[in-house]
Amino acid sequence: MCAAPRGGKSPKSPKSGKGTASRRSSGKAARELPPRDKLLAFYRDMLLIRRFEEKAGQLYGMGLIGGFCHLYIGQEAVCTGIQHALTDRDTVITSYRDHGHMLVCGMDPRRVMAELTGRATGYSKGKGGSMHMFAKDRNFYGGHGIVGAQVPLGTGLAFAHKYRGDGGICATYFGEGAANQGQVYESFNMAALWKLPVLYVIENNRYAMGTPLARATASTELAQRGRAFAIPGAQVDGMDVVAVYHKAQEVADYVRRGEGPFILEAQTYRYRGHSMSDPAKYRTREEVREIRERHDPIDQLKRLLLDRELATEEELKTIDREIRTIVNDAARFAQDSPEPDPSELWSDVLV
Ligand SMILES: Cc1ncc(C[n+]2csc(CCOP(=O)(O)OP(=O)(O)O)c2C)c(N)n1
Repeated sequence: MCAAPRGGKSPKSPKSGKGTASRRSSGKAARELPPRDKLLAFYRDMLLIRRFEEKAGQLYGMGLIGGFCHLYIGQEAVCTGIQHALTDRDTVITSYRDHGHMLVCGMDPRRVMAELTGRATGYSKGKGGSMHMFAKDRNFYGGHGIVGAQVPLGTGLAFAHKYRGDGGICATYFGEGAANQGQVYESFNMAALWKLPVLYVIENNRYAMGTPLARATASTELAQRGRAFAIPGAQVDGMDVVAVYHKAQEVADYVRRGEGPFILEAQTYRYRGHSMSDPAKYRTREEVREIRERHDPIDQLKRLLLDRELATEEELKTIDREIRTIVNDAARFAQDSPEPDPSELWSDVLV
């Protein structure tokens, strides 16, 4: 299911006659590729997320990361494709499955890893952990543990863009489970009414904890969830970074033009359990293996780069080595950093 977007109708879709995305949506073969540098940037970014999270998984296993830790492995193409379609004026907000979004926003891997391991050098001085990191200088607004809570907040960020007239849009990510939250629809209503520049990205990874989408809702056409508010929507193959990038360019442009919000459903898959403590017994190993082998976003891009002779094995290996160095350095930095001073218990506390 995740490999083939169904391309639902929308009440008021962005124009499909112009630009490149409409041609691309007719199939991979007809699609114009982004330039080689852009493809290599996708490769690098996705690989950084993958290796960083593999390392986080190891550190968790060693008892160096405490509390919750939700890995994004498998979903890398979504935030990577979207981020490359954004500008440096745009803001980003997401759920607790947030390490990928942070890294692709340009946050420092060292300080992200330090936060995961509860160190004073982390983004929240070691007091926030995996789900609670922010970087205003990178326009990243969290990291939210309450399911769906980031949706009204992202709508508020979009309101701020419009109020200030700064030309920015807010990419507001949430899961398909969160899409059943009441506050999501209150947000949709306001965003549509005030034509707020918000791109809602539903990362449909098929399971909300252990619950498959069809067991939680009678309405599985998530891209159509804005219909009652006249918000258009579309699906995209969230395992194909080029498809996500093209679609994101098209719909971000629509939002930026002041047409109002848009809902983009990215069909994706998480390889790991819901969080590190989930043995994922609600699905078969074969299901996971099949998707890893046939639809992995990094492997797909690698094959494309090699098949089209846009990169050599050696170049990709060099990138791999560079990424491993960055990740090992981040892990070392984190482990060498001190824990927060006990006096920090009394700082940053809202009374
Ligand atoms: C308001 C609220 N209800 C329940 C939870 C417990 N909970 C944490 S994650 C989750 C599933 C959310 O799934 P989805 O939105 O699809 O995101 P995913 O974890 O798949 O990325 C639930 C029910 C919570 N954190 N907040």
